[in-house]
Amino acid sequence: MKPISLTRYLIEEQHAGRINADLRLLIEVVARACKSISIAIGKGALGGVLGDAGTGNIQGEAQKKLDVLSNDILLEANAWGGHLAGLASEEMDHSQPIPDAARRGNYLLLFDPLDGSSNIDVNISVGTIFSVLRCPDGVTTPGDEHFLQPGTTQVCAGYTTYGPSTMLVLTVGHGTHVFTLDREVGTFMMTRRDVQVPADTKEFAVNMSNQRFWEPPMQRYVADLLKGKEGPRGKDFNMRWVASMVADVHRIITRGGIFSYPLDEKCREKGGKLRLMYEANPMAFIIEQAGGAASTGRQRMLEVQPTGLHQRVPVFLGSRNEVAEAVRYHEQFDREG
Ligand code: P6P
Repeated sequence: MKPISLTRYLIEEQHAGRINADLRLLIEVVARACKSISIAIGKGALGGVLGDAGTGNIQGEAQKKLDVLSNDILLEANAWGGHLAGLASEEMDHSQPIPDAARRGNYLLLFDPLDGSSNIDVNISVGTIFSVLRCPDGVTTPGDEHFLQPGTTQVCAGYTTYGPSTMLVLTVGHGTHVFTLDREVGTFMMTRRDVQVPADTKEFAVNMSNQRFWEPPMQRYVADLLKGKEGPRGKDFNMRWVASMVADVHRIITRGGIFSYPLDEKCREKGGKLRLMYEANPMAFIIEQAGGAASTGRQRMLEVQPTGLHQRVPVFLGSRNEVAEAVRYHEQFDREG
């Protein structure tokens, strides 16, 4: 059967009463922006977009030219998209309300415009991550505080991975679905409906170079993985680490696994490495809608009450039984030391 387009999927969701026209059109605007980002990335060295921008962001990270370009593409696409009350980005210190003249909607859009951008210059997959919240009733000019909603309040989450093919993975709360960009036509076509992440796995993703900085439960958890079938887990494990969250999560969406960026001594003061609002929460929503699980190691990710727009958290997400196992190590440590 011929795959259906993203537009048709969204119309069907609207006709089923699961989304409204504003959210449908917002998703279309974001998808169109991701197509533009894909084209810019695809030019590589020929597009004059590689390398550092010579600027930094609130995260204290040097910005790549494509970080800035991707952020600008998403800002321009949404400034007059007509469906937003405000937006927030990893690349911007504070959120930005949409001016009245731009016919605001009642949604809040958060995004990491180009996650994993340190991989750009070595031609490894990167991605865009986005999350959609409702603007609180009666708020006409939303500020940072209005974005601080737990992940369970998301109405939509998605990521686009810019790899050998450009793929958009999306949930509006009724399953997780995969769309592949048909470059000849310029349309995202559904290539997987209702993804189901296997409950168990033999593959883990973590940056092992941080091992000496991890908390004891994380050290014990990974040490037991590495013992393989002779150890308490009774099976051998494989490891992958792309250092691009979107690429690692997409592998898990595709074949299962567990992804972790735990607390370590280097990022403990900040609460973790990855950002809650526009990395961990959207990925958690996508993974849970695909039958997986997402946790801080001690709490369901989607139930974390945010305290800051750029707040960081420890992340464990993927195959639900493996995430539960990692959480068990942390709970046991908290009980018994
Ligand atoms: P490390 C990319 O910078 C990122 O935010 C995620 O995409 C990725 O999973 C992680 O950081 C990689 O971190 O410490 O391995 O470079």
